[in-house]
Amino acid sequence: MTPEAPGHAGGDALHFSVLTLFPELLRPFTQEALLGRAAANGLLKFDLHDLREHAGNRWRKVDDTPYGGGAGMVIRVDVVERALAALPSTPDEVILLTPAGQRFDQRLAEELAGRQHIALLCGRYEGFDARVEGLVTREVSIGDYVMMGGEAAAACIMEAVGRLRPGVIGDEESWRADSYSSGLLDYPEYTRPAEWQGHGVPQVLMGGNHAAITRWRRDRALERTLARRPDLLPGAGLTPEDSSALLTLGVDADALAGHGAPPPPTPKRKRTRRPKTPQEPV
Ligand code: 6GU
Repeated sequence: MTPEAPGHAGGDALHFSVLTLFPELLRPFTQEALLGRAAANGLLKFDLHDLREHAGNRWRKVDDTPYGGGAGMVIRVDVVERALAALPSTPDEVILLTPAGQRFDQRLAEELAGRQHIALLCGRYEGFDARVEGLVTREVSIGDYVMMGGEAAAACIMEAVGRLRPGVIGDEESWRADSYSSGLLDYPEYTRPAEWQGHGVPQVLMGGNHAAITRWRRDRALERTLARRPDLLPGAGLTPEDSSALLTLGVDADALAGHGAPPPPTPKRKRTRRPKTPQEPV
């Protein structure tokens, strides 16, 4: 699909407003590559807002010490309120980016792709005054790890949500996406050279049997998902053919579906001891 038709452009763009202490961190992200092209074509709209513009004091200070004491600083709720009120239009979704939020996933990306205007509120170093909860529609985390700020999370959300809007990506990529949205991990792909450092390409892909290729790809996707993300299988909408393919891998698909999703595998790590302070030479 070609994104253009000048009369149409801009009318139903998905609008992202980012509120951050570091707007320049996100500038190139919204101007380059597919997101930049989508913005130029009027399919997406981005604006970046510096929270300091709404500090309300000439030192542009947006934070203060926490009531009750303790280390660190807390971003003021009145600053956030003024920054939101100054947006060019009222967002239909206001998301606070925090490691304490709801986990972002494809399902949430699909839900957000139906909005008109999404505000993304990024913290950095410090937290927000808890009362910002009354100003946001939800709190979102992009995974179980802690980053220094929400800007990278905002970038992830704009990527994952933006690409779901019609015309933002080409047909080819949307087709690939469907294979992820199917709930399974992607099958492996190959291109020339046919022989590389002793590694060939699976024979079935070199022939013209399209039914065989389709089945091979589905089987590899099942195999990969089983090995890497078995927790995805119960929700993947498996066909009877899939179930028999899984049986040959030693997995009873019906038993899988019957149980709750097991947690994603966590690589076991050895506890490492802090190295002892080197001995002073005597
Ligand atoms: Cl949204 N913010 C921060 N600081 N860390 C995170 C996160 C967000 N999501 C996962 N880790």
